[in-house]
Order: sequence, then C-alpha cells, then structure tokens
Amino acid sequence: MKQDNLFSIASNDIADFSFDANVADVFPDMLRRSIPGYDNIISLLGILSHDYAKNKTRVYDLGCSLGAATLSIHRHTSDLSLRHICVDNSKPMIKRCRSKLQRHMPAASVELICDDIQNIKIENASVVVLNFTLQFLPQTMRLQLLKTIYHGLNKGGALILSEKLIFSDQATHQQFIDWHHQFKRANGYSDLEISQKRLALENVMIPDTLEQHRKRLAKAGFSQTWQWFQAFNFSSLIALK
Ligand code: GEK
Repeated sequence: MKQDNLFSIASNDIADFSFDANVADVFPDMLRRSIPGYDNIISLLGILSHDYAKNKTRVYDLGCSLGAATLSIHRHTSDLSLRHICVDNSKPMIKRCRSKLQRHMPAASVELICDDIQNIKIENASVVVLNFTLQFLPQTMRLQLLKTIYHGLNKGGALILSEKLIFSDQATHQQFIDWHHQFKRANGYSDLEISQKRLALENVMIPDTLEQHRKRLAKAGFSQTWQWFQAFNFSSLIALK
C-alpha cells in the first residue's frame, strides 16, 4: 500500500482538495489513517447489507472510490444475483476501481459509471451506499439526492450513510476534533500534514450534525434511521424504506 504524504511539504498556497490521480494512488492508506473505524465500517456494512440485499435487485455504491464497500457487500451476498452500480465522478478513482473489482467479482455483475451521483437514476435498488460521500455535495443538494434514493429503493430496502459529524455544542465539537487529530498523529501524520489537509478540505467537505442527518432522512421519506456505528466524529447510519 502506497503511503500518503501528499500534505507533508509546507505550502503557502493550499489548493482545494480534489480526487485526482495523486490522491487515488495513496487512497487506501489515506482513508485508513484518516477515518477512525474505516475498515470496520467497510467490513460491517457488508454484514448489514446481507439482510437487505434481495435477489435480482441493484446495489448502488455512490462515491465508490476504489470500490471497497461494493467488494464487502459482494463478499456477503455472492449467493444472490445482484447488479452492482458503482458511481464516482473522479476518473482516476473509477479507473483503479475497475481493475480492482475485475479481480474479485464477475464482470457481468458490475457497472462502473464516471458521473456525478446527482445524475444517476436509481431503480430496483435493495441497498444504496453513501460511504463518506454525501458530505462532498453542496448542502442544498443533499435532500434532493436522498429523495431520489428513497424513490429508487424497493420497499424494505436500506440506505447506508456514513459521514464525518459536527456537534452543535462547541465544547463537544472541539473535543471530538481533538480526538480525531490525536488519531491522525498516532497514525503517523504530522501537525503540518493535519493542518494543510484540513485547509484543503475546508471548502470541499461540509459535515452536518447527526440531528441534521436524521431530519433530512425523515424528510426524504425514510421511516426509520439507526445510528449503527460511531468512532470519534465519524459515524454510520442505516435508513430504511
Ligand atoms: C469508500 N465510498 O471507500 N459525484 C460522484 N462522486 C463524488 C461526488 C459527486 N458529486 N462528490 C464526491 N465524489 C468510498 C470513500 S471518498 C471519501 C468515498 C473521502 C466521490 C469522490 O470522487 C471520492 O471518490 C468519494 O466520492 C469520496 O467506501 O475521501 O473522505
């Protein structure tokens, strides 16, 4: 696994974060060292999906990056005939995702689409995954996407939504940020890398509170939402139709 040191050199001009080839190259290492619980979420969402994935339906992985969530779901549902639709608007991610999935899944069961997730028609879906993707959409567009997902899910289907969280109480918010930064330091990131990455993400990734997510999911039509995972300020929800 190639090590992420993209933010290790001091710069006076930090550009907005983008999912380019340099990021795609080091992505597995970046996610593991930056998102507490990432590997757990990936393996556990496969287990969760097993209960909702239904034969002859579709599973959508929106903002799939290298396809980790799709692979995990496939591992737990390979007895079913499913069509996996993996979507990402980063060409380097889709390119690497294709070669990775080809090695582990039957080609006919996967469709890779390089496009904005907002342009994707969702239909006959039993599971939809937004694993740390919704936070990259403008906040004003998030409800519409959730409504599209809700309408495309079959009854009894599930949306798995993982996100970085913020907290409305300032002291709580700061405590969770401190824990997250300690996690990154413990994983070998320097203070410079942490602060430069934070700057790069500032205008690109806008997290919501748990309450905002719950309200938005209810507004989109989901009848029940469970928070099934949290590690520091990173959480995953499952919302049911
Ligand atoms: C995983 N789910 O490993 N349309 C399509 N793709 C998008 C959009 C958009 N509007 N916005 C962002 N992306 C993955 C991890 S990473 C999370 C997801 C992170 C894509 C973007 O190109 C990137 O690949 C992914 O969403 C977010 O389970 O880097 O923190």
